[in-house]
Amino acid sequence: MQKLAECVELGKINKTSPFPPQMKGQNGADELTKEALETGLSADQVLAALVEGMGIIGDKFSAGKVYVPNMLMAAKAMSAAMMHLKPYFSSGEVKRKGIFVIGTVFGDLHDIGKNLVAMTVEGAGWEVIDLGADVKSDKFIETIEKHPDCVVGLSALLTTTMGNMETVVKEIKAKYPDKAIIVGGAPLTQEFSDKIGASGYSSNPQGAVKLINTLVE
Ligand code: B1M
Repeated sequence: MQKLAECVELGKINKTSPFPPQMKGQNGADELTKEALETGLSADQVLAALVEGMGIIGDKFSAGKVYVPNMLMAAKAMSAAMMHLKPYFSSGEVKRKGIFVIGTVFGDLHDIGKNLVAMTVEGAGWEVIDLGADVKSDKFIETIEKHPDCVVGLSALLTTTMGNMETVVKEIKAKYPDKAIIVGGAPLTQEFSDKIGASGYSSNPQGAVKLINTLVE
């Protein structure tokens, strides 16, 4: 698992990827994830290693030891690994508890955490409409118009885009005052969620599932 965390940290996507040069020809996050799952490790154990690698590269970025391209390569390695995890998280048996519309708010390109939430909610029996990253209020509103009973999920990873999240909540609520909107993302808190008038906050995908199930009961 340490090797897998290292692949994410260093941005080693797969065996054929040339970056980083010191790992040329070695297996990357893609192959190691597949192997780990085949040898019986749980999806949660594998995910923990991936998140550990992300945490390390994030800390190095904070310390000025690596740059944006390094974070980008780490994200690519993690996304390659997540392709193998998807079936484990999104294999819900009972389909269609309702529709969950999720997106990362405008100005914010971080989508890995949002993707994990989407997969987990799907696995818990919801139909998920994933609007992607950098999503403006209009797009959410347009989707709500088509699916009036949906629950909305907003993600933000930057302190600077938390304000945009507030805008999205306000603009949705202006048209749909009772719309259930849950929020999450590393810099958020329950206090912030309360302040912007969201229906609920969760720091993790499992909590998001519990929240949306409660909101539609
Ligand atoms: Co960026 N980045 N980044 N980055 N990046 C962070 C977030 C940062 C903390 C790094 C650091 O400084 N240590 C920092 C933010 C600082 C701050 O605002 N406080 C930062 C910065 C500064 C930036 C740029 C501004 C850098 C620059 O250009 N100078 C820039 C901004 C671009 C933009 O968005 N406009 C930028 C760019 C990028 C990349 C594009 C290179 C890349 C993202 C690629 C992608 O996502 N496709 C990237 C990455 C990879 C990171 C780090 C390293 C990893 C993020 C991640 O994927 N984590 C990150 C540092 C870190 O997190 N350690 C960092 C793993 C993921 C599983 O966790 O996303 O937290 P997370 O999701 C969790 C929970 O938060 C929760 O569940 C998930 C699973 O547990 N959750 C929800 C998330 N959404 C939820 C929604 C819910 C419920 C729970 O309900 C709806």
